[in-house]
Amino acid sequence: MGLVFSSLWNRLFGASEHKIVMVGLDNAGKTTLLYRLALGEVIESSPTVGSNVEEVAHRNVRFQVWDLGGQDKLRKVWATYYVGATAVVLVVDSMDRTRLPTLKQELDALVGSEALAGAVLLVFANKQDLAGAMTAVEITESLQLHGIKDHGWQIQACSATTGEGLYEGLDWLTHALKNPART
Ligand SMILES: Nc1nc2c(ncn2[C@@H]2O[C@H](COP(=O)(O)OP(=O)(O)OP(=O)(O)O)[C@@H](O)[C@H]2O)c(=O)[nH]1
Ligand SMILES: [Mg+2]
Repeated sequence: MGLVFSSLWNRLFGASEHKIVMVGLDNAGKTTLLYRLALGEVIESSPTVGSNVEEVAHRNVRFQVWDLGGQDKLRKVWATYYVGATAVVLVVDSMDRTRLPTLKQELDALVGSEALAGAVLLVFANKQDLAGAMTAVEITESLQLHGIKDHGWQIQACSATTGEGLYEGLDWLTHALKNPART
């Protein structure tokens, strides 16, 4: 009865669930970030083959987060996960300058994807705990984020290992999903 009541309450008073797809090149830190958010712990990850999915709750919003494998061959199936996603989280390894052009190509593909029309985009500039990491501003320029006109977007510097910046990113997502027109 309690469960029925709470789900009715949630439906009436705004708790909502959103499907989020989390993409990025291999080694960016997606799986580390997912489990840091879902479990509050840093897990020892290995390269993802396929996907992981976890529920993350933040400020009365539930996110069903799909963490997709980022290796070259696996990127081709990212689009099969896009249906029904209201947000995309792009995780960037801020140490990985050499693969920014590859990342830009993947970003262009996802921004142009019809299945993601109307989805908001959160870019996590991850691994900020490492000396020499690119800043969020550098990544914004390299990926030409200001050119994205059809999606609300935000970039957030973070570290999946220390947890820095992660909740600021979720705060933005929560706000953006409630007020899509104003992002
Ligand atoms: N220093 C540091 N290392 C990190 C951070 N996030 C992830 N890593 C490390 O980066 C490596 C790759 O992390 P994963 O989470 O497996 O990367 P992934 O994006 O899921 O990779 P794929 O599954 O192959 O797409 C691991 O050794 C992590 O411990 C971070 O914020 N700082
Ligand atoms: Mg992974």
